[in-house]
Amino acid sequence: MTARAPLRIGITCYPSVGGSGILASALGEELAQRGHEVHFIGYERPFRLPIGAPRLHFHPVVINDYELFKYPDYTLPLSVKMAEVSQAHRLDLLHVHYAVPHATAAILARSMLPPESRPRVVTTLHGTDTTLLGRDPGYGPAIRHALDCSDAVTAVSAFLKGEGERLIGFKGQVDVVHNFFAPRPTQRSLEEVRRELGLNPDDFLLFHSSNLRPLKRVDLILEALSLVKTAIQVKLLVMAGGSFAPFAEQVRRLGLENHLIVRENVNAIEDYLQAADLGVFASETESFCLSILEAMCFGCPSVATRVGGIPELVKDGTTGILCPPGDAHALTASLLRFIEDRSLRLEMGAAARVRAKEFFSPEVIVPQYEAVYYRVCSLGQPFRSRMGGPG
Ligand code: GMT
Repeated sequence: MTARAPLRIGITCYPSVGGSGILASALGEELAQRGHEVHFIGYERPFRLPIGAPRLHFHPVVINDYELFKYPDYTLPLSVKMAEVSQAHRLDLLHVHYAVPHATAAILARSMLPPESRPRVVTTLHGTDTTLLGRDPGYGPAIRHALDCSDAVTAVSAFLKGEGERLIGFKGQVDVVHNFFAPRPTQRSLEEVRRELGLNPDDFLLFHSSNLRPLKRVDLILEALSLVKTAIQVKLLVMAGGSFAPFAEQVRRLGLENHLIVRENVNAIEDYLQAADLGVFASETESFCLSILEAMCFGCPSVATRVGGIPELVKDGTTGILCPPGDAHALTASLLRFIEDRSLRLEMGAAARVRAKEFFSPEVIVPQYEAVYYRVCSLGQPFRSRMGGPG
């Protein structure tokens, strides 16, 4: 195979705790390790992005708080910064994660530049940019326009690709590129983490991580916990990407205080994942559910709802158990199957780890993004009138 010139890539994503930002940061890191020059552009440095890594740069967008605006605007300063960075660093492409408002800003940035400096635009749909905002008449047409103007559109699952067609009415090509996860080395031993969590040797640790938004149905998970807690020493660890306070009343009402451990906004998720026995996810919808994949990488199977892209990730009955959404009793029955049969947990956990490596590892997924990049970059002029790679 002929070696291809490394690319100069701009990436924009939401920097805080959230699947799309985690994925975009990990992708940037992987691309830089493969020799590409990567420039993150956004209002904050993505929280998992390492500092000082070669070929990995961050360009902050400064947002002014003008009194004349009732609502602060991010799209315009973002587009100006994208244009500036594209020109200064001769970017080949802008890869935006989560369409709103990143894709619109990228299209605007591109049109601000002279033809010879225009980067290609790749937009990745992640989830609620399509399933929630895509159906909103106040956003849908702008999203469709940005997708129509993108040089390539990718979606993190076949499900989401379908939703893009159905809800946004986007008729162009969408490449399905599933998410990947590359766990970092753990910083503490399993014993240390179990001690910090106050676990007894026989405790069975359920694991949930999300931003706790209503569609994650944490209320159902707590209800299921209240039904399984008498069976055995079961504890639930919630890695919360938001405040857990709204659930305090339900926890008290169900008497779950001694069965619940909450950690908010943790960076070293791997330390906790190594201690997890079983993931539990009750989302009403989910385009992929990166959290399930994160657990799979640690040999942890999941009980999850059969919604959205989850069946593309979890092989029902082999790497986890899928339940109908909105049904705490089905969730409870599936949890009990694992809790009562620890060999099932080990068997499915091992299968989950293998599946994660085989289909959702950086080695498998990053080349799929690179293929999209080289494809759009080979489309006509002026790309690579400046051939020769970063210099
Ligand atoms: O919904 C979230 O938890 C956050 C959101 C995001 O933008 O980070 O997640 C979406 O993108 C993730 C990464 O591709 C997917 O794993 C999540 O399934 C998706 N969320 C939804 O579809 C609800």
